[in-house]
Amino acid sequence: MSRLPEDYIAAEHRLGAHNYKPIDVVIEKGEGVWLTDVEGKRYLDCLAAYSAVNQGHCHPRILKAMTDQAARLTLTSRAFRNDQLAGFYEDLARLTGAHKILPMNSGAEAVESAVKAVRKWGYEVRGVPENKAEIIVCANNFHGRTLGIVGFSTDPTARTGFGPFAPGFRVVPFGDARAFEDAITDNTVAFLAEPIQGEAGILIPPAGYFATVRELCTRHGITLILDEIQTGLGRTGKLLAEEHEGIEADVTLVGKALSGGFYPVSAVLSNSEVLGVLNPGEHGSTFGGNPLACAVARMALKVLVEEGMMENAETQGARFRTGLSAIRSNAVREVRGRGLMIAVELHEDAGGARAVCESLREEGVLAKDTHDHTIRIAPPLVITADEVDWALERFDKVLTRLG
Ligand code: IF1
Repeated sequence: MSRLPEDYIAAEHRLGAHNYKPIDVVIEKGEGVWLTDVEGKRYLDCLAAYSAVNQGHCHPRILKAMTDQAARLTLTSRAFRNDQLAGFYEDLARLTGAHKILPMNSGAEAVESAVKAVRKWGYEVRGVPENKAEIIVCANNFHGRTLGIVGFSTDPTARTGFGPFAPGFRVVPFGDARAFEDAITDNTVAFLAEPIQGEAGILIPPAGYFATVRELCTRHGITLILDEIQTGLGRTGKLLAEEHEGIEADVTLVGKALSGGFYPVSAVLSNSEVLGVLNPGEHGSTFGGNPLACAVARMALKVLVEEGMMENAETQGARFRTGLSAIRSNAVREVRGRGLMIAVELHEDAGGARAVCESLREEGVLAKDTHDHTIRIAPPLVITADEVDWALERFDKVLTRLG
């Protein structure tokens, strides 16, 4: 151990912007679902970097793919071609059914790119008057932190002080198909939503909601954009959360676990009609589609499938949710989730989710609160039954202590 935890924290506080209030644990090593701090204490990770580490920390096969590629070629920019991009496209297309793909880096970049593409599609294919395109989004959405995206956020914390914002967005309640239909105009080009609202507290829509939305989008010639950056790539027990709804989006956004947590890699998955509106010079990014990102992502997808991580997420998610629901604590209002995307919502008088997460850290479990009273539980998808039971013992100890 090179420094004391408080030394790291003091340096971060002194020199870093205070745009986070982290749990005060200084991690130096990760392996599978386990994290070790600078004092050698071990923790079971129930956040997986907000579902970017679905494959488990430092997955050896992804690490090897990264180091091998990094020793060969990391970046050419897309002014030239590289030998990894075609394979990245083919693997993603084969796995997801996408017919046209735009490689980007962060999740927010994928969201912004999709907004640009569907607007242009609206003007050129749907005949919407220039600069009149409207996109319907949901209240309590979370799609990233760029100015364009926070412009259609309904969270004051995400918006205050950052205006003015771009027009062209209408907000409807999540889960209300009638409200969505009523918001449609002749200028509506897209509906953008998370299949399950993550940051809002793991909110699952009513059964049939997305089937109705899908039908309405088809009927009105509106592109359905599903943001699967957090729900996708096995998190809910399926490759994509849309599979639970029995629908297919026109545009699907993936990121986070697309690299297994090794590198920022995201992508817009769609078809020629939508992404075909992008012509040379109209969109791009320095690192988008770089060979290192592609090599890492190809292996991240490969291990996800070959090592049965989707199936494990379903099995261990059911075990985790059943165990949490069996905990006898008056503090718990609801346990909900799909696969290993789980939330424990506390009653408002239970003392707050942050305090529970601080207590969980003392017991060796790292979890993150969202919106005051909800604990988000999203371990890497490689978690075993024994590790779920180990975590459940600690959730039981902390939650029953609350009364
Ligand atoms: C933070 C939240 C989660 C996302 C969905 C797009 C993005 C995200 C559904 C943008 C990113 C991250 C961002 C990170 C914390 C985390 C988060 F708490 F902020 F809301 F997961 F719920 N769509 N979510 O969840 O992807 O640009 O970050 O790669 O901003 O603190 P990104």
